[in-house]
Amino acid sequence: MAHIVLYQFPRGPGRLPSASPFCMKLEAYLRMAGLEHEVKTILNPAKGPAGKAPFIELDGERLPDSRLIILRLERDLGGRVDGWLTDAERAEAVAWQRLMEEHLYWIIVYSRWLDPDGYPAWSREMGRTVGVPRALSAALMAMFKRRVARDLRGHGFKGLGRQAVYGLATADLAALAAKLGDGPYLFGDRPTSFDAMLAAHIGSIVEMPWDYGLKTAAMAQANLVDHYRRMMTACFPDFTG
Ligand SMILES: N[C@@H](CCC(=O)N[C@@H](CS)C(=O)NCC(=O)O)C(=O)O
Repeated sequence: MAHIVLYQFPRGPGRLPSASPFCMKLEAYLRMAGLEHEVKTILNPAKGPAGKAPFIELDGERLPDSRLIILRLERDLGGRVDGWLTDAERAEAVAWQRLMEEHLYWIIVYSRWLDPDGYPAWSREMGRTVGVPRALSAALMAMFKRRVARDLRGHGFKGLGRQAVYGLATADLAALAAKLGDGPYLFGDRPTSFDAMLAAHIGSIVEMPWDYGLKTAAMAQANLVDHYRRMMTACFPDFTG
């Protein structure tokens, strides 16, 4: 059996396994695949092989990027979670992944760092979860905020205005809700890593302990919220109840 160490950010807010949808998705995947693993908390992802969290150590080899890690584990261990998807479903899933991880994710980032109502609550939350002293936290947060603003400018979100940005996310959420429909999972009766991805994004939005436009838009899609709770019960029973 492979020895796996998962490196990820501290837990929270509240009982959310991680505020990072990538960390939460990967941990959910490891649990769905029944792969034993050790979790190590990091604060500085620059130490990882791609400068981002999460990353893993697989039998001593450090591997970056949740997408590539899941593809590698699926390949090496015989498609434990996604192996039953058809080629057409897999192709569709790639498009959903891009919608969530390359578009909706950045609007989640926007809601925390650039939304003037979100940032004070988020920085309080970060201070609490990360546990750094207040003065240091203010300086660090200001530095991160500058970097995030630069990233969001690169993605074309920065100058659009809050209403337009949340309007784009509302369309993403409506598309995901239409895809999920009444089904328990995105591709039928069995969850895949794409369900872990969806649940991690919805959790990252609805579990933030303040009200904001993106959260209102997500809460309005009842089937997405139910799916998130279903996935939490299935993958993270130790974090619920
Ligand atoms: N494509 C990567 C994305 C990972 C990612 O963007 N992680 C964020 C946290 S949600 C991160 O480490 N950000 C810190 C930074 O950019 O310095 C994956 O799937 O793992």
